[in-house]
Order: sequence, then C-alpha cells, then structure tokens
Amino acid sequence: MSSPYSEVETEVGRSVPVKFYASSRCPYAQRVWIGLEEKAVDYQWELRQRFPDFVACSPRGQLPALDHCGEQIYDSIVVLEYVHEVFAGPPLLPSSPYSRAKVRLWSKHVDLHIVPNYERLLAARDPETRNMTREDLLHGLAQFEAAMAPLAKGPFFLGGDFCMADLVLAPWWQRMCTVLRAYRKFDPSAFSRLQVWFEAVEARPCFAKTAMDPEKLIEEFSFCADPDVEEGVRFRRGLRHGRTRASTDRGSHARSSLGTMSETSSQL
Ligand SMILES: N[C@@H](CCC(=O)N[C@@H](CS)C(=O)NCC(=O)O)C(=O)O
Repeated sequence: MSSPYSEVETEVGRSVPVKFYASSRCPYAQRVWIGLEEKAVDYQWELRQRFPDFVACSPRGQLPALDHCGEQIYDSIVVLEYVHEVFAGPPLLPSSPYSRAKVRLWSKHVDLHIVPNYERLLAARDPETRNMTREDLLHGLAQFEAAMAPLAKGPFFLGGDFCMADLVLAPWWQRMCTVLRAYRKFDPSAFSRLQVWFEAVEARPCFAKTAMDPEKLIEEFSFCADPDVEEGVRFRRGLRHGRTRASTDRGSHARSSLGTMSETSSQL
C-alpha cells in the first residue's frame, strides 16, 4: 500500500485494481481508509489531481472515491458499504438485518446531526450561534451515545464488534477532542461512553494507521482561534508537556487517547 503522506505521485502499483482517491486530511476519506485497512485491502492511493480519472470516478469532484477494476463509486458511506460487500476480511456491517439497519441509521445520524454541527460550531463567530450549534452538537452526540450497546457488551457501537458506525464517527470525534477542544472549549469528558469507545478505536491498528497527529490537526485549524485567545497555543503546550490524563496515566505519546482527556482547554 502506498503512503498517503508522501505527496509524490508514483507510477508504482498502477496495475493495482483498487484505486483510492483520498487525502490524508479529509475525514470523509479517513472513514474509507479505516475500512480498507480493517479489511487489509490491497489498494493504491491516488490524488485528486489525476484528471480525468478522478472526475470519472467522482463526478462532483469530492473525496473520497474508489475505482475497483473500473467500478467507480464515491460518497464515504456508500463506498464503505461497497468495501464491506466486496472484500474479504472483518465485516463492517453486522449479519442481523435489524443490527444492520441500526448501524445504517446511526451512521446517517452522524452525517445529519453531528458533522454539520461540528462544522457550524467551528465556523461560528458570534456567541449566540456558537451556543446554539454547541447545544445541537451535544444533543447529537448524546443521542448517538444513548444508541450504543451497553459497555458491558464491549466498547464499540454494537458492543464487541467494530462496525461502520464506529468508523463513521471516529475521524470527527478525534477532531472534536483536538480542534474543537482547542478553539471552542469542547469538553469530551461529558461523554464517558464515547471516551471509553475512542480508547478502543485508537487501539485498533486500522485507526492508528490513519489518525492525524493531534498537534498537526490543531495547527491546521489555527485560523479558527479567536484573535484575543490563545487556546490552540496553550492546548499544544499542554500536549507537549504531557498534561493529559492519558499521557499521565500511561506515559503514552501525545497522539494517544485525546478523547479521554478530562481537562477543558481553559484549564491547560
Ligand atoms: N458526502 C460526502 C462528502 C465528501 C466531502 O465533502 N469531501 C470533501 C473533502 S474532505 C471534498 O471533497 N470537498 C470538495 C468539494 O466539496 O468540492 C462523503 O461522505 O464522502
């Protein structure tokens, strides 16, 4: 598998039948990337600059998209369903129709009630819009959390089995625990079930391989910082000095378990 971090396009692997159009910065692409890694699919990373192949695969010009021996599809959740059906390896959807419907329902919930509110809160400048979108986001997350299997059954959405609902939320939760926490005082400690969940997600090689470095994420969104508040700077300093519950408890690298940090950015 080619590395997404090397920005150089190579001709190596041009004969590989699975072409994955993605960017390592795109959380939608990360969903599919996690799915491909979970199933150990042999894929070739492609950049969207590869016209006209890319637009043939994704007519709206959006990432991610997949070309599997000429079968071209786009839209992260649709692509994940395809990956689930076509490739061997651990399933991304459960075998029972009811559980499958539930996973689809809550994956859709992430796209309808979590992702847009994350985006709106990050973009909002005035306190009123921020309060409103924050409430909507917290509500969306609380609903998702309430739909998860009881922890006694296992850490993931369905309990013991990692599934599409887990990998659909994971890239966004990581951004909430880093970017939103640094710039909008998002407090992950309000969601204890999701914190335990994310520890298990982070421990999975398929996620670890795709996760962005928290410091880089925060840096990337530094334009979202309020001009008079140095939240991001203080947050990064906290990371460097290991002032996180995860790093204090386990001596782990700053990249680990951001979703389990209990301090709010204002305390760092
Ligand atoms: N609903 C799509 C959204 C994909 C999306 O918005 N991707 C972004 C990159 S993270 C993109 O391609 N944006 C460019 C554009 O919308 O023109 C999905 O789930 O795949």
